[in-house]
Amino acid sequence: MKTFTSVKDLGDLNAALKEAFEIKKNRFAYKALGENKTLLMVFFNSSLRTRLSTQKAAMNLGMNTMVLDVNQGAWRLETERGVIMDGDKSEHILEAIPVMGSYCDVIGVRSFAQFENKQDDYKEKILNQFIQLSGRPVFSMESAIVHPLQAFADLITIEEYKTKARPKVVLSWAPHPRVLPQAVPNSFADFMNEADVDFVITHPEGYELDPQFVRGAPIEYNQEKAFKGADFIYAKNWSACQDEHYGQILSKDRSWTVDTEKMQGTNNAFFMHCLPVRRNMIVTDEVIESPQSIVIPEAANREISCEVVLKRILESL
Ligand code: AN0
Ligand code: CP
Repeated sequence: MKTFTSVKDLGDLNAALKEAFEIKKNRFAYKALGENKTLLMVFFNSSLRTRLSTQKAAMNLGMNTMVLDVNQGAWRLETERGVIMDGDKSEHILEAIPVMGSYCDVIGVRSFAQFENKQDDYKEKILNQFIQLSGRPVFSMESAIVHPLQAFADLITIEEYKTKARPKVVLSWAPHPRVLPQAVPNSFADFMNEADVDFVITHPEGYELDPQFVRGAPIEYNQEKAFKGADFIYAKNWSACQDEHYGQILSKDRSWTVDTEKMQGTNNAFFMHCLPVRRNMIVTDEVIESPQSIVIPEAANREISCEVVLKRILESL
């Protein structure tokens, strides 16, 4: 594997899941694979889970890790070619990327959507420059429009907790005070559409996600109806994606907050969220603290999803 941005990069999904469960049973089984190999993690944005779980996965595989927080202690980077660099940015990404590539064997990149230009975001302009210019395998640690390590961990978690062969999984929009990317719901849909689940998306009108990720999945604008018979509720906020409202907040309607009453309309569903989560905006204290909440094991599976990806990358070096 040379890049990891989408479910397609994993090939046979059942084989990838099998590998994940094998690794989970003995996460140090491939310790020799990463010897003298260095992972560089580049963060343009904050992180708790991705930062820790990716380092842990790399250490399980015997790799060395280096972390660069671009906005803390590095030179400010210009990302547009052709700019006269007379402002506050001291270095161009066109030099910075090949330099970073010269010190490592594998690169993980976190660079969120910038919401300045939808086309730039949806072309994954920053991530693709790393792929093209670093000379190294590159994986997304949440880039402009995808967060595949999260979605893979979510699928592993659903496999672990499901009580029927084909569970009903509902992706539900929920309110949030700030503009958030579409990366998490995009990748969740990307994975659920390939998994053996009955997948439904619910959100207020205007929050339609990009068709390349929704594909044929049904959209139900009535949250209560969508929740009926659900085995998993996956809550997440995202900002509007459609061209004319790209990156806007169209609603902060707290009637979409996931609460106990709504969960009672499901098939005793498990509650999932990628975290970080704003309590009593996205989900009530009661639901996230309930026995049906699996947000912590879900986060723990980030180590496993990342270890599968890094293992496959190391095998391809
Ligand atoms: C980010 C997002 O919504 O994409 C990261 C989630 C993993 N969340 C925030 O910025 C709060
Ligand atoms: N879920 C997730 O990616 O969390 P962080 O933003 O803390 O890495």
